[in-house]
Amino acid sequence: MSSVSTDSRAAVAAQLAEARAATFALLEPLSDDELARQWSPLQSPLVWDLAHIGHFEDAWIGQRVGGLSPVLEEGEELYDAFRHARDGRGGLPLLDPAAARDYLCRVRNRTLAVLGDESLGAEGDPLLEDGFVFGLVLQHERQHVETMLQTIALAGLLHPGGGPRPVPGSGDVLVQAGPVRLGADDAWAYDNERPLHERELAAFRIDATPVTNRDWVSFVGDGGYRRRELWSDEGWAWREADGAEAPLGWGDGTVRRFGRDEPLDPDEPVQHVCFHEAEAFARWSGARLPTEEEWEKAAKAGLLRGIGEVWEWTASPFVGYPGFRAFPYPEYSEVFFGDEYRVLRGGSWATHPSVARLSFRNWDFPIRRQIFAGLRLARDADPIASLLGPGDRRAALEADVREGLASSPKRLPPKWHYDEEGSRLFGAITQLPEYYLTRREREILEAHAADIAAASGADTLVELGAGTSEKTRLLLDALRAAGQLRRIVVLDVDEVTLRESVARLAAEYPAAEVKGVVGDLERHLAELPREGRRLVCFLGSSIGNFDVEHRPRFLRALRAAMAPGESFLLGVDLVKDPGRLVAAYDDAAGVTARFSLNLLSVLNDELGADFDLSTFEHVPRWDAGRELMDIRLRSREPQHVRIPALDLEVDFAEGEELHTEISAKFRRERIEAELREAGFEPRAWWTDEAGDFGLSLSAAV
Ligand code: AVJ
Repeated sequence: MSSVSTDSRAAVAAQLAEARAATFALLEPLSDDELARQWSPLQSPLVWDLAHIGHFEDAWIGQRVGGLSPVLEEGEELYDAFRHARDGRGGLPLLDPAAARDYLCRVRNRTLAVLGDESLGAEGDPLLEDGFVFGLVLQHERQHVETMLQTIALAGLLHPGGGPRPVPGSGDVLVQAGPVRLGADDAWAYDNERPLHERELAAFRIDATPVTNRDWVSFVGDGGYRRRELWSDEGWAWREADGAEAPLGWGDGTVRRFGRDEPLDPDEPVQHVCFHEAEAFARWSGARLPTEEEWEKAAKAGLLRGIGEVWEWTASPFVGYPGFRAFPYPEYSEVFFGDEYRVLRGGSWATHPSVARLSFRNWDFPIRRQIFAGLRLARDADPIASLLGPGDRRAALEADVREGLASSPKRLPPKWHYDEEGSRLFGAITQLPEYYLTRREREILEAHAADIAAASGADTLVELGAGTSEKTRLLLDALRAAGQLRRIVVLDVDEVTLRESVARLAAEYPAAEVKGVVGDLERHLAELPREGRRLVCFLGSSIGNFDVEHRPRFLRALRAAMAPGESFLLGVDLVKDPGRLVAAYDDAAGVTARFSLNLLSVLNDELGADFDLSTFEHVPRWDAGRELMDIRLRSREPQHVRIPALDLEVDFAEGEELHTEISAKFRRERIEAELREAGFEPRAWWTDEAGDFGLSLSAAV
């Protein structure tokens, strides 16, 4: 501490005195018996915390820095926090309150002597740099004052106590995507706040104020504690075991506070809720908990009000920052790193300002309610995640066109039909009298959506291809009616279609979390969100676009992206009278022909090609051998086409056919065999009355 001036020594001594006065004042109103009792297995007897404050100070300053022997021989055995769990401390031969106070005074005298020793710190001990060890001891004592207040509140002892100040709710703020500097390098920051480092965060929204009692009353009134779908599995297990119906201490319009029932103030931040309750509340609100990084970014930007009224649960497990180094000992933070704790941020009304740094990380088990903890809500700014970079779609189109037009026969993958116009035309196809597929599938879903919801037990619906959202609604309604619906994920290649679909779904299913993934069915299945118990739907016989080689590859990739027990709902068009099949792809109004030709428009629009659509003809044929509709565009005349973006020129002979799409037709046995082959177990099979279309429900095994 050679760099520390006499003035800073005096300042440290003053802070130590102030902290000690606060500790003694806190316990002043309590009797010796109240101090000695173990009130709850969750909390130490108050007299243990008191003597532990002295033991910690002696261990770090008198012993570690001053090189002195312990003030209390049995201190290590009785008051080291790692020797005995909290629930066993009441049974130890603890010092009585008077002896504990005396112990603290004796320790303190030695601390002041060490602090005054001018020769200290000359050898550059990092513990002494900027007086770190004194900061450690000071913060430790301040933190125990809060812990003791928790004990006093939990025990229901009469005490002046305190509570959060009202912070009326006031909407949310948008935090733009970009970097945040996380952590601290202040001299007295804890190891778990270090190193100060930078992280990129996606844009998010966060409430300007914590959740209030008023909000929580609505949650309780809406059956929040009874609605299984709002809770995680772990959270529900806690709720069932605990029987909680409201935050700890709530009565009928009252809240129990330090031994008295007070009227509930609707504008006060809610407190005494555990992480599981916070998470269920967030889900009920159509929101989520912020991560600790999001919280810190918004807090450091000055966007949050009401910080320091209640600790705020975050979604983050307690882990070390990149480059973490335990200092001065692993027992402060490192031994607690892992999944079982959640981080709390901000500090409560009971937290001393010296501890309530914006970078300060508190942590506790997700079931703990005795802490003065509430929450603040966050939301994704953009529910759409794009797995296709801005240039990806274009690069894939270019590669497919280059390769397809160079092969013989010429071919193009059917997915490029679906630009905005193509999606619109396909929508029109589903309304055509000849195109029975969509109606038949809807008929099956109308009859069996409830069975599918029940059999799958799903809380998350994943839809592959957003175009079919119309029919998915039947499933979503069934899941919602069964109280199961929590999350909707839609995947589509086209961002425009996807955004519309996500916005509509979010409006129609406000209690569900809706996410969109811009991605390619053949490349991005593994990256689908994995939360929840999923029902993956691939409807409309879209699987018919894959040929016999690609189908198993697709099914295997899907299976690999799923967990055992999750469900897969597959719609398939069935083999039938060829006359009806051909009619479905060669309608009288010519919509399907326009849909087919639109593929050339996509090449014209996006690659600057000069296809003359009037020189091509839509040719749908039934291939009886392969049992598929084989759709081609036939050049009516010899011609030369330029595709400037690819620096490519292609010739078509008169009558030459460009393969644009296959639409395979299925039989139950064959598709079920393919599903089994890929690792699914078919569980149910339904068809419409006429037997035109099939719906298969299988489980990943
Ligand atoms: C969207 C692939 C299921 O194969 O019936 C309709 C596409 N093509 N008319 C189908 C389509 C021409 C459709 N799928």
